[in-house]
Amino acid sequence: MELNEITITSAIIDRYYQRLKNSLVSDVAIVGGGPSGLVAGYYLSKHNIKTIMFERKLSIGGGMWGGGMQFNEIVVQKEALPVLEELDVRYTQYAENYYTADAIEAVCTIASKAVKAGLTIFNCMSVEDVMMREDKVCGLVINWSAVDIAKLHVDPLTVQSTYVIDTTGHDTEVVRVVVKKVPGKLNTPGGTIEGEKSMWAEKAEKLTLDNTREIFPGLFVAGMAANAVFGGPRMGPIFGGMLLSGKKVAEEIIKKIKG
Ligand code: 48F
Repeated sequence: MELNEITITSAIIDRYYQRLKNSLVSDVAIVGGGPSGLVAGYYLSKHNIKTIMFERKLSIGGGMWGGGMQFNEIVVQKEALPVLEELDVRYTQYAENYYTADAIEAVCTIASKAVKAGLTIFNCMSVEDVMMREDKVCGLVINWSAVDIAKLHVDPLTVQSTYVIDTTGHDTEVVRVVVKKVPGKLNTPGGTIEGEKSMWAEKAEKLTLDNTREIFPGLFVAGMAANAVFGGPRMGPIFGGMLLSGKKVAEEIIKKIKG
């Protein structure tokens, strides 16, 4: 059978264009494809909430691929096992309350489940700003990561979304933009980004869940971004808090949308 390069090119352009156009208006836009974002995307999509995700890098998975210091195994505590089970990620017990999973299997399986549940992922796209109406976040300003990296002077495009989730990890990039444009209005003690504290795994894992919430009208934080915004410590390569945070943010938004 003959293969024609122009048909191959045309197929890619048509299908991608269709997907992008279909994503211009969504219920939820997730920024960052690390573990918390992927889990949030899975649960939201599973509940038929139209959810899209932007990831700056070529690959989703964030800090989960490398386990701890590139030993590609992750540790998960007991409370988070139901999430691994729901997502079909295999695990084994290491000690009481300590379980481990293959980091590669975890990223691939969670991402696959999320996409098959309906999550649309755009990789190689960076979020550089938000869209606001009367002090409510209602969308994102996006550009190709390549434009960003090459520092080209190219204007971005915009997508509209009822809710945005910042799962950009330690850098809390979306919240940072909001603080810059509307100073002092965050739902934190000081109204601003409190800043991440040094390693304290046990405290951090608990706080990640408490800190997963709406930080500004229309904008939620989850995962490591939640701790960084609320001044919680970092936790290193234990991932239960990330998984549970992704689930929690999805549940909060599902409640808001479906009542
Ligand atoms: O850092 P990351 O894995 O976030 P997370 O879900 O998980 C944190 C853990 O990996 C680990 C930890 C231990 O549990 O603390 O660090 O909170 O993933 C964040 C993703 O967001 C992308 C970035 O490339 C990464 O894949 N990202 C960051 N800023 C942007 C972005 C942006 N402006 N636009 C698009 N993607």
